[in-house]
Amino acid sequence: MFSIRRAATKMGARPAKNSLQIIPSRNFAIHKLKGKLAEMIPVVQGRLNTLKKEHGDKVLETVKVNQVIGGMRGMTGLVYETSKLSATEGIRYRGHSLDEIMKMAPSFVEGGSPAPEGILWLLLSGEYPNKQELDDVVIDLKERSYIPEETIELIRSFPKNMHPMTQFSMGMLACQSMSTFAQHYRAGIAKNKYWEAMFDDCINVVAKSSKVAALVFNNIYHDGKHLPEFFDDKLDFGAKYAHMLGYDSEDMYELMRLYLVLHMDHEGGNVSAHANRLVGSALSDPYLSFSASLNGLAGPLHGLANQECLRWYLEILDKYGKHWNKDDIVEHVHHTFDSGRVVPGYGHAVLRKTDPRFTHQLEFGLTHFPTDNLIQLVNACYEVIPELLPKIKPSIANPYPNVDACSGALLMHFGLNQFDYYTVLFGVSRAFGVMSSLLWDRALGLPIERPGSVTVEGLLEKAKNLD
Ligand code: AMX
Repeated sequence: MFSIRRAATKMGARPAKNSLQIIPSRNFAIHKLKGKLAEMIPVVQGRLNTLKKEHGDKVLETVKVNQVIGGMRGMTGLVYETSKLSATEGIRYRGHSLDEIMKMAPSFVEGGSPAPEGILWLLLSGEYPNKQELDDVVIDLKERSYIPEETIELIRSFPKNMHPMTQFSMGMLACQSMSTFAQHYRAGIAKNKYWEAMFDDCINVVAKSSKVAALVFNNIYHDGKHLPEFFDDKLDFGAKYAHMLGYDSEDMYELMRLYLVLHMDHEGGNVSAHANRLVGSALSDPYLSFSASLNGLAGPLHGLANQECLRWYLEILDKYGKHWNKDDIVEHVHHTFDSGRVVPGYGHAVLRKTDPRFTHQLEFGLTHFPTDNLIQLVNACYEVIPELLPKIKPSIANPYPNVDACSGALLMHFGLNQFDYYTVLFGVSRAFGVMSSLLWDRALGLPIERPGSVTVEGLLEKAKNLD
């Protein structure tokens, strides 16, 4: 199996000019993963072709007017291979529930958080890697994490008051000059080779994301001066990211691995996954797609909710002190509604039960630091809010906590209190999911997205004629 890539001294390093050629994958595990994909892809392509030929004109479901107004809400409109969300059970990565992944996925600490590198392998191939494969992916991601000097300088030039997500998105975009897919597309690569040309980009985006994110952290909070050693060969992806942010306890390494795994993927219709896929469908390379994905994640109703959520808990602590009680929580929820705001961390567009991503984070907090006041507050809110919300707002479809309701409290415990930065952590995690799915989009030859649209007047006319 060969990967198509420019000859380069180091994977992910800036390639020499005019050196397009096919060279073998250097790392055995990545070579094996690519070989596995090369076997899987024709099988899934075959199924897709059968679908198109034999069932392409069948009506799958009817579409309600409200779904059109609601931004295609709940409509089955995308093929997405890496994960699927159940309204009652939460996300499944390649058919594996988070509960199962917590038990079965390979980890670096026995019985501890799953290894993010192992879940990348799972999302791409549908299988867990063995020990050797996992160790090799850890090394491979390190080797691919090179960031050009001019990108480092660019990030250091960003004003400190520019939001971390803006800096992160721009930093990833600045790495786009390294896209192997863009180079090969310009050179006239055949359509059936797109996925191979994109493979390195997808893995490289994941590998570089934590380093760009750490540079942003350093630029904003440490004046660009105190970035810990980039390369620490002993550390895996999650531990190294924590290390680059300046956190070096084993518990923080475990939290980072857990955080990365839980936030990776949430099927195709959420804003960040869909933005990534939409932009990629124009054959924009993975750097362009990922930056678009981050811009969507930066919205307060999506990934920014985690920082909003922590702010909301801190309002309670500010108002009532550390001896708050459940009545204080009820009062603060009412106050939130009275001031025309939503209660952050609660509700979901698809989920109708407690998000298992919340449950696993809360479990981590209650296991590792059960007496932490903020974790106790998160737990008490969980006991109070799901019953309270429907009483105040009967139309709320899901009064249960989502992924953002606990993460900030866990990070605060370790002293990571720069909460404007929290969505960047979410973005680094999302790279694993959206890059895996983008690779599959190109492998399946999915076309450019182009849904139809309608004016309000036009929709009204259509709707009247349906009666
Ligand atoms: N607090 C107060 N009101 C809420 C609410 C909450 N947490 N969640 C929903 N509602 C309101 C909606 O604003 C809507 O009110 P309206 O009819 O007056 O406009 C009504 O309840 C019905 O909304 P819904 O169908 O239950 O939710 P939705 O699918 O339209 O929106 C979401 C989903 C997540 C945007 C919404 O629940 C929300 O704003 N939650 C708080 C923000 C949050 O936690 N976002 C993170 C989501 C997860 C993620 O992507 N990271």
